[in-house]
Amino acid sequence: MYDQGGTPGGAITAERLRDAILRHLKTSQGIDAAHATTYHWRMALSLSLRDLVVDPWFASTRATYAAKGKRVYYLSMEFLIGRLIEDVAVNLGLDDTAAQAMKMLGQDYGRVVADEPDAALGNGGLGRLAACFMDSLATLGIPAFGYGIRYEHGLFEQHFEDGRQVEVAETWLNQRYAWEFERPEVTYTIGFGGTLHETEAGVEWASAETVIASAYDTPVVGWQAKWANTLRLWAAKPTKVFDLTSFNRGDYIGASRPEALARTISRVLYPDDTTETGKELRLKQEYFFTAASIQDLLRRFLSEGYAIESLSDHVAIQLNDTHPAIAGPELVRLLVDGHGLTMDKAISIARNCLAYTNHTLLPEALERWDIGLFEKVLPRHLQIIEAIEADHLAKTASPVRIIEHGSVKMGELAFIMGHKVNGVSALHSDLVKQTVFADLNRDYPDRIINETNGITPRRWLYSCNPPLRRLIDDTIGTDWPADLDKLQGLVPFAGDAGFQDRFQAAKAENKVGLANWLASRDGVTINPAAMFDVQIKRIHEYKRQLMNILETVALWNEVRENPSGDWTPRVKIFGGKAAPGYVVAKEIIHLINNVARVLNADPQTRDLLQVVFPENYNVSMAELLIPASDLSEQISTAGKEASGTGNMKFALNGAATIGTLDGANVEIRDCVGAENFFLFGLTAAEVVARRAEPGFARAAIAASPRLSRVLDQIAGGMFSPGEPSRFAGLVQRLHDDDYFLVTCDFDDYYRAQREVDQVYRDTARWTELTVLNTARVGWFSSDRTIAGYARDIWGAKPLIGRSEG
Ligand code: 26Q
Repeated sequence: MYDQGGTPGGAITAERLRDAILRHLKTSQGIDAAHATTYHWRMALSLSLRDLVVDPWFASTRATYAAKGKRVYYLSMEFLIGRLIEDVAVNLGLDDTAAQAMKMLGQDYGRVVADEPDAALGNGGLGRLAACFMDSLATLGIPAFGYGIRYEHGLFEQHFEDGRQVEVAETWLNQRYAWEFERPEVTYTIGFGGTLHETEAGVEWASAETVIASAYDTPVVGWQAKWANTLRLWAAKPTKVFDLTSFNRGDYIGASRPEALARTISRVLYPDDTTETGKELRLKQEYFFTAASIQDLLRRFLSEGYAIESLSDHVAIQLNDTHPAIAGPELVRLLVDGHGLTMDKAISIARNCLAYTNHTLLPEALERWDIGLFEKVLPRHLQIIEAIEADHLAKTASPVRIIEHGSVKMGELAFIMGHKVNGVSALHSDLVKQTVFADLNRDYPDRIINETNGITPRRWLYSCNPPLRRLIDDTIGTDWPADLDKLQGLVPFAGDAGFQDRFQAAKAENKVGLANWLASRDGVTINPAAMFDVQIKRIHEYKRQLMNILETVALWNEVRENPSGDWTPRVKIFGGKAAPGYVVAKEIIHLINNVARVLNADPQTRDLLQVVFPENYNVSMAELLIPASDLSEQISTAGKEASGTGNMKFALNGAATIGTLDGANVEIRDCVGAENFFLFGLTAAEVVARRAEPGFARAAIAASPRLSRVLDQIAGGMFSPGEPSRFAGLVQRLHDDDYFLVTCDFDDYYRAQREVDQVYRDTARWTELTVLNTARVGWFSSDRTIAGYARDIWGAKPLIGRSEG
């Protein structure tokens, strides 16, 4: 596949890479080495690495055509990729070589790597999952395309002003993106609005407005470069670039209006993690990228000369949540209006291709479109959805409709148009069956299955945690990155004093690294000898950052009362963004920052308890924080976190988890052992029962002097002296409307935290516990997840053997 020596990259020496970098500096960047900035070096390095991906990429494409098998198409509104230099270098087996080459050039490899802006084309878990899946598809050698949007602005940059979140537009494309190939020849015209006309041949849709979808391809190379797939992102461009008539009239702004309007569609990622839906531009974005992707895969299929009836033998389309659910009606439309199939036949073919992954049970996050808006933007699709609904009602005794109470329900549409529907953890998949899709589960009893999420161990251990990687290599050999169950080989070393010393040393090295980074970026000093207690994820009420900061204040109270007590020093670290319109989440950020200001200024306690909230949490920050963490906060209200994937990353990197029985926490605890997991809180069933008890929150507060005191302090303005009532509303809500049961779980959370303190002080026991976490979470590799999708949903076969892996 990659014939440049025995191992991939084997014949690529540091000298050769150095020469390639110098060549790119000159011929791609047009810059003399004497004047090159970090940016130029970074681009030259990236382009040199990209060159090495092209051969495996071409070879994979040729192998795919030759095999005449199935391709997987992963449709996702979000791909949260982060940086790529390390990722590509690692997969090419050139990580050390790249560092050496930069050194020969007098450049600091770390500085050059850190210069790359994160590709932040996602909000959080769902987008990062898509990126991990792309890595695993390439590693397993499954022919696949990722399809998404090339947003001009990714997730907003977060700043704090007086402790409040302020959003600033993100600008990753201000610099050239080194990894992509522009494909100006791959374009599709996407229509919106307009009118329908019945003709003899069928229905004709004359759209009112059109934009061009233009492709940009990024190769995604797998472990050891045995395979590479494509991430194809669509940019919106105008059909008519410039209105010369307006220009000649002197109307210069009007002249560029068509361009501005079209480009709006791929301008910005919606930062709405599960809040606020129903915006016309969002619907247009969804249709824009889905329609381009479906046209593109159909064109590829037809170019191979297959009969349209055999589509599902060659095409598997996975919908990452309902955001691309319009794929069903769009495919049916192309089959009926374009290929003359009957509606019945078209629906059945489309269903055999499509499958849908559900990522949330939160009712406010289930997409619905107002029928008037939907008809205005996609009139033909509304007709087809009516036909899909009629087909569903005719074939079942179902009470479920797709169109109801004046809206089009995308969850129901995706369910009915998919041959499989999956949840993302065992608990979540059960709840999908019992709650949101209970009726449809009765209509289609075998349709809902589970595929527990996973993470790529290449990024989330090998590349982000070199000290631990080296220790693992030395202990069990180097096969584990593509066969993560091999980590079980560490179990016998969990109690071994020599191994424990090295495991602790690796953690300590990462903690010092994080402390240095925080000092240099934010001027914040933290003590690497303290326990690093970390909660990083989107700010959301159900994730209960609020409970964490309440517990912090409660602990502070007790430390102040007994400053010479036997406390376990802690640094509480928070990271995460709130959706700009999510008022309560923003109040929680403000509170955390205000509490941090007071606690960190308390000379009596600050060496024992410190709170830091570095701004602008992103993938790259996660790569620094996770390997340096001792404790992972996974404290969502049971039943609300579909899976979580951060929880897996922490455990893999040797952090203990404090968590509820929610999402994949349940399965993580099963794997690592109950004795190696700090469990607390109500179960999903208990949550539902407790919420039904009138006055449950006031009762919980009344029963907890510790919690009452903290709430009184916050409501009384202890942390907001300039504006004592600042958090009165937030505290009031906990009394009257504590939907996420912060008050009910608080005492048990506090108890579990003190248990953490106790165990942490017993270094041998703590180390054993954390080693066993690393050793036993190999199952959470996204390679295992993708193998499950390939087997249970796609019927797709790997085109490389992993035996030599
Ligand atoms: C919907 C409509 C309009 C605008 C935005 C949205 C929107 C955008 C992003 C809705 C939801 C999301 C993201 C959801 C998400 O990240 N869910 C997480 O998915 C992970 C991967 O399966 C799980 O591990 C997490 O538990 C789940 O919260």
